[in-house]
Amino acid sequence: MLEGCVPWPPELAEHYRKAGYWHGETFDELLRRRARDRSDHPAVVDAANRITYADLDAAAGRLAAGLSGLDLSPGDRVVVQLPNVATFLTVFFALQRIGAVAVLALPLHRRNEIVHLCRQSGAVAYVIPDEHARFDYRELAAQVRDDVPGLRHVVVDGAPGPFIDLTDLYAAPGRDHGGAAPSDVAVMLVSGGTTGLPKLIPRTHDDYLYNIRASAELCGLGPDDVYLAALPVSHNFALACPGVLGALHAGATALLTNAVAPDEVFDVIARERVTVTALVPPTARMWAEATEWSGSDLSSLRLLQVGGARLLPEHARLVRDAFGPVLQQVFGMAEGLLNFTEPDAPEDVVLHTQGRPLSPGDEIRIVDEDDADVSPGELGHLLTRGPYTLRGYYRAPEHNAVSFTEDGFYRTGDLVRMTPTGHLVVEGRVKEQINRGGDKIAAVELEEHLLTHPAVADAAVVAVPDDLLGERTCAFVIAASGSPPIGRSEVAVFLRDCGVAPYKIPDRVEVVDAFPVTRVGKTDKRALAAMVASPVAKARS
Ligand code: OOB
Repeated sequence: MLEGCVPWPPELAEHYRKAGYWHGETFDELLRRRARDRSDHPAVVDAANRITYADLDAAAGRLAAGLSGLDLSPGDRVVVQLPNVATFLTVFFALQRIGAVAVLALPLHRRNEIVHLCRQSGAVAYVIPDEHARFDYRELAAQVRDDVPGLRHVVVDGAPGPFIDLTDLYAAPGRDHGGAAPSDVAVMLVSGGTTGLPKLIPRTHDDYLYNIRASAELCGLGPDDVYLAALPVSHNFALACPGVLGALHAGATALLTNAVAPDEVFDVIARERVTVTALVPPTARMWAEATEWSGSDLSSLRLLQVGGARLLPEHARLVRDAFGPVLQQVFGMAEGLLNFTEPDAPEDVVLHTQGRPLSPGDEIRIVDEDDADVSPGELGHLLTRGPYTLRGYYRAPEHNAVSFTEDGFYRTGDLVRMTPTGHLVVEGRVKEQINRGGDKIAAVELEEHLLTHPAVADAAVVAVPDDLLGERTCAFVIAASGSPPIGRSEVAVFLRDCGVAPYKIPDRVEVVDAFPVTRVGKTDKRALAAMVASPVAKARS
């Protein structure tokens, strides 16, 4: 494995192979196989393209040749920040052909996150669109390049400006690119983060392909399915659970869109006869409500996955009533472990649980503060280990020491209980993270930025309940002595100037004289959250 990664212990790796979880295949081999047996079937469709398996394979080959011409070698990291376009998959598979590692940034990441991802991964190249959602990624890339000297190339899908035009890289194939071994890292995903900045999650061909295969199998994906990615494909859910990669594994069609509004997406679903898609809870509710007025024919949809944040039972009921018995709850994480309600699960399970671990190889522990197992059915901290769960973040030994037990269980930071049927119910979390409708925000990251503002003496960022998004972000600040209190718009401008992703900008800013403290003298974030959640505070705001 790449230096800076934590491999599975050899005996466990051997067990995962023997048990048939790890097949010893690479992403490149998968695509070549599909290009042979599904050559003329549509593999990838977006607003402007309809690409067959044979064409995807050929395009990946040509692009791999062009990228090798830039001196990209096996093991090199490339930050990919593309929206939901067919090119995402061409770039992904071109990198796989070389044996390079795709580091997947979200489209909403900005200078602060991208500089960090480039530095942390040691990236040699960065792939962007020219513009997307009224944002010019070339301007972002110019800033990133100034900050990261090791970044040799910026490649642009679209008008390249001062950078390399992606289309110029489609050279003729012919060179041996090296490629990867199944135990090599294929992808690095970005963690939601609980500390300063997001951590990188290395996923090997063996483990990520198992993640994809097992998810596709559980969801019954077959060659006639059409999977719609309406969530960002650079996120694990829409990429690999089973996601667009699961669709390609199954020889089905992966459809990519950047639209989420029902009036646009419903037409796409009806036209393309979409069978499976994945949503976060707020979007699922919006879609459910829209079925009341929409005339689109959504009858092709046989599986509607909802995950990324807690879906309340009443909202699950709303979605199920609107779409029929197609709802599936998914509780997953970029770090690995996935839980699904089975497509044939009883209604009660679908409405009230977040699903059961995907693999018989998933080891689950639910423990108390002292890492002792709680009694069956009791609430506790979820720890997990298994054939597709990471053993350590990339180049993060100090963080790994606290995020994993000595025997390699990942501390998810989620509080769960297990039902007698083995399904998990997510009741809360201990990690200092805000889950804003599926978007994850590390409180500490924002606090560190806020503390650099001259008018801020101290900062504490908490989640406050929200009817639509589940949670929103509230920043409490104590003004520096002599400074006037800082308002929300000033905070927003400041954080934007810091290069922070827009979804991380606090929804609310409260200036207080002092923070309440716990008995051990730490800032009492629960008390802070209660201050804004109370009726008095609501009436004032
Ligand atoms: C998915 O992945 P991440 O890495 O963005 O976030 C993981 C965290 C979990 O640890 C948990 O705190 C929360 O998101 N979460 C849920 C949930 N699904 C994720 N909390 C409550 N209920 C759920 N259903 O979010 C992700 C990755 C793959 C598939 C689905 C979601």
